Amino acid sequence: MENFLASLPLVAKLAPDDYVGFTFFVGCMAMMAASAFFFLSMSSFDKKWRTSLLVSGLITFIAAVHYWYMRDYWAAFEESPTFFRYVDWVLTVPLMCVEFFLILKVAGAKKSLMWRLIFLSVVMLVTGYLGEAVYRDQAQIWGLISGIAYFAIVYDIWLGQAKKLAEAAGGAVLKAHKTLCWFVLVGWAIYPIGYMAGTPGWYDGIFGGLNLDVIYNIGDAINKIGFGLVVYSLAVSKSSEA
Ligand SMILES: *C/C=C(C)/C=C/C=C(C)/C=C/C1=C(C)CCCC1(C)C
Repeated sequence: MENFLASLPLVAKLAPDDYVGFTFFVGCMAMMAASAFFFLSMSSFDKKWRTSLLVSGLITFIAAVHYWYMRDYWAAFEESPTFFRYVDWVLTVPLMCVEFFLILKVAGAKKSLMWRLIFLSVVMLVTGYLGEAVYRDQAQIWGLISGIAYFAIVYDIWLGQAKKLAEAAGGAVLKAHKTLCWFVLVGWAIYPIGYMAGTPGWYDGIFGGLNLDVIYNIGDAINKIGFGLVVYSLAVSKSSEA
């Protein structure tokens, strides 16, 4: 037994043509680098912006830790690390909702807006997990419920209360809010494509040939690092104003 354990490799091998594994690896590095960038930049900003940058760093840092595990899991089993994926999302997506609240606080955003967005994002992710991991033969219906929660978020930030607050704030805050809104409308729309690529449904013929993990990994890199950079730019432009 001891000999057998000693003979096991400590690190799973990553095949040179394993492009899925490659995106996990690069994703992990990118998240680590982005976290270092956001955390280290905090001290150069006014106190008011430090919390926003801290949250940006936490989002990429939590993702980096999950990518570390997902990278290993993929290399060992060549299987989608669905559980780690959704644990990551259920922690980081609510934090992205917190970012919306933090930048709109200057315009008087209330906590109720933050909690509503968080609630909708949790509904979106839990129903997505049920369709992807638990009730796969009903993936279409769970995906639809998840999509409704997603559109409720899109509505709130594009046309609802969050939009009104952003307009009241004006200037750089309004601009940052608009950019984040585009990330949610276009960047977050990458995820349902990954879901349709990885679950059975009417969409098999359209997305069936794509790899779910590659799509999710691209989505994460764009959205998590992109969100943080929008907040960073807002802090830069607000700090040079004063
Ligand atoms: C950093 C991680 C992010 C921004 C993850 C976002 C995930 C989504 C917007 C997922 C959405 C889904 C649907 C709208 C329908 C199908 C199921 C999901 C969960 C993939």
